[in-house]
Amino acid sequence: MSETVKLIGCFGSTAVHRAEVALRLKGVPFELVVEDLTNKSDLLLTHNPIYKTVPVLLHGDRPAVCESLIIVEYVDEAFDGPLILPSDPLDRAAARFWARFLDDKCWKAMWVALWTAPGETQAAWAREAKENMTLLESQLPEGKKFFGGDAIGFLDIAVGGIAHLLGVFEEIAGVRLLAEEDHPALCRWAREYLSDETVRQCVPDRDSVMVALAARKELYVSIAKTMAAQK
Ligand SMILES: N[C@@H](CCC(=O)N[C@@H](CS)C(=O)NCC(=O)O)C(=O)O
Repeated sequence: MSETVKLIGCFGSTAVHRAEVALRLKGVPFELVVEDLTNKSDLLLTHNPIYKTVPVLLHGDRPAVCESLIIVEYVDEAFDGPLILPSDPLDRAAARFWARFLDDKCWKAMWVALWTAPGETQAAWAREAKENMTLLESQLPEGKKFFGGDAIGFLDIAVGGIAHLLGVFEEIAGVRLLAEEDHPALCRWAREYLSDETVRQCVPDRDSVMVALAARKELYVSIAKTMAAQK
């Protein structure tokens, strides 16, 4: 009998989305345990005592796997199905590099640009966010739909949040970062990604996400202040 797989997640998270897409691409049946992040459960605190964040993957009675991109790699290696990471070692290294760039630099600049009051500082972060998006966009292979080529791969999954949540954040914040005129290839990629059948199952209804995320606006502003101070 196959071992059960549980994903501890929450609603409207780019990180949880990554884990969910990886599991669905591999065709792994799993139970999504929805966490209330304002009142973290013993299940979450026991299995991710260091970061106390979602997603967390529980595979049978093995130790938990934490951190979204590490979960994607684990799912790729632990289960049969289409390869998520590139098969060539150099391509794998590049995909990991750009995924890290996305989390360390791209999301940081986007986040601070979104949630900082208008002014020179905000404009500088927005410029940096757009420059980073240009660098990311340059990684899309010529004539291919996805970062992974003809099929969704590791970097597509990593970048997925830009496709399905950035627009919601932009609407709540009243700030435009990703626009067709500046980043046509990234916008085209986002449309392709969101029209994929597997991805569609991992993208919640936009209106519900909008309501849930709008309620967290103050939290986002305070996270952005901390992030900006870390520069
Ligand atoms: N680097 C982590 C980030 C995970 C993360 O920040 N998750 C958020 C939800 S999107 C969370 O659990 N926040 C709760 C908290 O920070 O207390 C990953 O990629 O898994």
